[in-house]
Amino acid sequence: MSSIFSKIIAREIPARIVYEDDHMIAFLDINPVNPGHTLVVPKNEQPNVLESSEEDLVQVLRVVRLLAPAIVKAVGADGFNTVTNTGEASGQSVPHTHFHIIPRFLNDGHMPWAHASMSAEALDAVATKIKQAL
Ligand code: DGP
Repeated sequence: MSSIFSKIIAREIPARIVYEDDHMIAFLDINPVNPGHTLVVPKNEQPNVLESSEEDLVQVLRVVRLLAPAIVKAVGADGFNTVTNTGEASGQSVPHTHFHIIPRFLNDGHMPWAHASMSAEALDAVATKIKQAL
């Protein structure tokens, strides 16, 4: 076990832990997008969601559902984003599966990605490629 999050789990470095059970831990992100930004982390260290077990991912979403309303209530948010980054291109910086719960406030300026329009033919082609790749 070597990730920074495993060090938090092992209490080798401090964190503001808001939830913990036998399999999961959740603590405040050290660089929050908004106050209350929390990371939900399986204790079983795997580099990303594709490597974590289905059971660990079920547990992650159980904890997300448990914590998100409490976070929203605690900081008076209007909503929240749940995000997991996978790979360098996505912005993943810690190679240990984690889901962000990011409280959102109306007009907080953190707009999501810009969406583009795509032709029906191009959408069809991508859908076909994905189905072929399964
Ligand atoms: P990601 O970019 O999806 O891999 O998110 C990693 C997050 O982890 C990032 O928002 C900052 C946070 N983080 C990194 N190191 C630490 C740490 O030592 N403690 C805490 N609480 N959060 C950390």
